[in-house]
Amino acid sequence: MSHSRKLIALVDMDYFFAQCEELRKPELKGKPVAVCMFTAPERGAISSANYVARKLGVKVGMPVSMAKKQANELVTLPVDMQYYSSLSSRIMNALTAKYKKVEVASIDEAYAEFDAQGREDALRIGAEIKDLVLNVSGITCTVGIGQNKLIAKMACDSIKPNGLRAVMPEESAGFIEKSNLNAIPYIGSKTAERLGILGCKTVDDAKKLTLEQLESEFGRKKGIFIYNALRGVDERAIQTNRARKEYEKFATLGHKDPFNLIDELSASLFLRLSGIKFQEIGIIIIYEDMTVRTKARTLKFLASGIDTLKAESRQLFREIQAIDGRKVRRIGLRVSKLKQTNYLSLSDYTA
Ligand code: TTP
Ligand code: MG
Ligand code: MG
Repeated sequence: MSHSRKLIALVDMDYFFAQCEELRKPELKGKPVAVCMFTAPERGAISSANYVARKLGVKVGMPVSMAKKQANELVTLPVDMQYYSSLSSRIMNALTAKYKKVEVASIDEAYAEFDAQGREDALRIGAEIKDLVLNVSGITCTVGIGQNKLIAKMACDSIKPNGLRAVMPEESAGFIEKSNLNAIPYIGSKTAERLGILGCKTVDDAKKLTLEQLESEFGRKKGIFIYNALRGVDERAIQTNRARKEYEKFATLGHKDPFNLIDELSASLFLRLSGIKFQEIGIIIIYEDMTVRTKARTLKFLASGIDTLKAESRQLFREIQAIDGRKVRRIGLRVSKLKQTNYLSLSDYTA
């Protein structure tokens, strides 16, 4: 008798912002297209590029001027967040309505938990998710399936765009072993480089490092995450939208200007929220000696804008630093008192 097992699907829209643009301007299909975060005319960075542009060497984060040199036919369009958010909400609403446990992880990705009898069943559900997204929005996505968030995400990344892949639990260890170190979420190229300095070029090499070695190199939290990830272990649970009380984002200051870092953190937190409103903004400052100060403010209104996020966070930072001017190591921003009107739960939908 076959028994069903809990699996997780990661659904990630293909070249999301650029694909949203193609959807409303069909004449763009087949051309290299990039959505850009402009700071001035012809100045700014690439936020999303379609696969035609990527083949020509256009990359996310690249300056617009450099991207135009890579692909002189490149069509560049400004970010229209309201439009992308409305398409995102439509997709997330449909997923949340159909599957019991869904975590909206960013503007263009969500985790969904489901039970499946085996690979065939898992792939059938994955295909159903892809159809659902396409039907409600016209957008293609890639679905990766695995026993936890980590494997699901890696399966998805490995089969982009418009792909579907299930890595069954018994295949996880082999799958991770064949992956490049920097394909493991949170390892990335910088961490892979540091592992390289420690003599680790492959997952197999890195598995020879002890937990203690990883912790002393990367800090406790990251060390544990890497140790587990190398073994396909990831215990992060699905956090349904409803259960979510706050969102936060941290980064290390390094040599950056703290206000620039606050602007960057605001931008990534804003993307993460994808339309969820908030009434409280907080800042967390971690000093070089690892002591922490936090300060939060309740707004008079429900906010959703990036400008509010930036301005309030900058102000909170100034207020803390006016009384405590010590050297800052890390900064975190947190929004809470959320109003999640965007995504309906299963019970809302059927009521
Ligand atoms: P991603 O899912 O990382 O990228 P993507 O959807 O453009 O492409 P892929 O097919 O590889 O999934 O990010 C989703 C959207 O978030 C992206 O369309 C634009 C935005 N974004 C930024 O604005 N800046 C960034 O650095 C990244 C990574 C994404
Ligand atoms: Mg995407
Ligand atoms: Mg994404």
